Amino acid sequence: MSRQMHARRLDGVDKNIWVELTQLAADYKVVNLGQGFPDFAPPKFLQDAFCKAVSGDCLMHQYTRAFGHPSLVTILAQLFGQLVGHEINPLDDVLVTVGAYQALFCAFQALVDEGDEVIIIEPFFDCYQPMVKMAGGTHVYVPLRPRGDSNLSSGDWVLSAEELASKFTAKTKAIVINTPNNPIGKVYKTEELQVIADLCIKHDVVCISDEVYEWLTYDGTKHVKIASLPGMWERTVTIGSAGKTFSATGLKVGWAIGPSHIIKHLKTVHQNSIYHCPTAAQVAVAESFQTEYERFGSPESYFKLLPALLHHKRNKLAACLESVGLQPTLPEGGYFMIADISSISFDSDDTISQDEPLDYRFVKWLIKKKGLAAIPVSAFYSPEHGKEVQNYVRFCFAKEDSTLTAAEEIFKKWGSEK
Ligand code: IK2
Repeated sequence: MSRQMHARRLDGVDKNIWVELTQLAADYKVVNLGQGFPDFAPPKFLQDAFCKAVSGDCLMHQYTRAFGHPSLVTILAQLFGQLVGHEINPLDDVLVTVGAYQALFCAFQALVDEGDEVIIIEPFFDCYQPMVKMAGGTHVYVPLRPRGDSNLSSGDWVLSAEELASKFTAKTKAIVINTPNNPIGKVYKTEELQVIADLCIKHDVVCISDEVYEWLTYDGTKHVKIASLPGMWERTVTIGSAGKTFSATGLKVGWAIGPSHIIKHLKTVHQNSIYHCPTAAQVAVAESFQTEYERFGSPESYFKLLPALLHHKRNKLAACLESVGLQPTLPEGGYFMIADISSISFDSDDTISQDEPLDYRFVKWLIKKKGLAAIPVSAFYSPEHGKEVQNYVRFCFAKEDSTLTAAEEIFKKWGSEK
C-alpha cells in the first residue's frame, strides 16, 4: 500500500511520555513516584456524592446539557466569580470538559489557526506542544531559568521580562501559562503575572491559564489568577480539573472559564467532538464543590486539608532525595518535585539506548535497577532545549505515606550501597 494513512498533523506527535513510562513502570512493578496521581482515596464527601449520583435519578445515566450539567456550571460560576472578582455567567462563560486535557484541546483548536504563533513557557505540561501543532500553530518557547547559582526553591526559576517581550510578534495569538507549574512547582507572583498581562494587552493576545493545581500551595504562597488582573478577564481562558482538585484523576471532569466571546468558540469544538461529559461524574463534582463552597476558608475545607497533607509529604520526599545526593528544588505548589541528578553515577545497561538524554537513561535505570519510577524533566521541554535540563528528574509526592516509605527504603538501601 503506497498511500500514506495518517494525516500530516500527526507527524512528530506520536510519542507520549505517559504511555511509554507508565507501561515501563507497570512491567517492572515499581514504587511509582512517576505519573501525577494520588494513590490515596479521594475525600469521602466526593465518594458519597458519586455513589448518590449513580444510584439515584435514572437521568443521571443519560445525556445532559452539552456544555456542562446545570448544577456544575452554576457552582463553578459562583465560586470562581468570587475568586476572579468578576461576575461569571454559568451558561455562557463556563464549559465543562473531559478533564483539563480536553479544555486545553478545545482552547487550541478553537483559537489557533494555521500560521498563528503560541508562546509556551518552558518547562511545560507536555501536551501543549502537540496540541498547538495539531491546530496548525507554531510554538515559540521562552524558558524559566534558575536565578543565580541556587535553585533550591521553585521561586528561583524566573522568566526574563525582556526575553518574553521579544517573543511577542504580530503573529502571536496566545500564550499558555501554568501556575502552580508542572513539573517545577513554581507559583507565579502577582508581579510576574502582571508582566505577562501587560504584554497580552499590548499585543492583543489571549492567555490560556492552566491552573489545575490551584489549591495546592505551601509555606504561605498564594495562588493568583491572571484573569483577576485588570483587563485580563476579557482575554483569559482559565482551565481547571476536578481530578486534581478532589484527588480523583479518574473522574476526568475539567472546565474552561472565560468571557463568552472566547468560550463560545471552545463550545463549538466541544459540541462537534465530545458533546458532553459523563453526567453522574459532573453531578458528583457539583455537589462536592457545593460542600466546599459552604465551608470555604474554614479549617475543615478540603482545600486546606489537602495542601497541609501534601506539605508533609513534600518535606518527607525532599529529605529522602537529599539523603542519596539528589538535590531537590522545593516546590511552592503542585505535587511534583524536581531533583538534580548530576552527582549520581549509574551504569545504564545495553537495554537502555545511549542516544537518549541523560535524564531518560537515569529514569529507565531507576525503574529497572532500583524499582522506583520518576519522569525525565527534558520531557517538559522542546527538543531544542531539553538537552539543557537533562540533569533533572521529576518525582510526584501525592502518594500514600506507605508509598513514600517504600521509596525511602529504596533510597536508604541505595545510600548504604554507595
Ligand atoms: N494540566 C496540567 C498542568 C497537568 O499536570 C495535567 C495532569 N497531568 O498529570 C500527569 C502528570 O503530569 O503526571 C492536566 C492539565 C490534565 O488534567 P486532567 O487529568 O484533568 O485532564
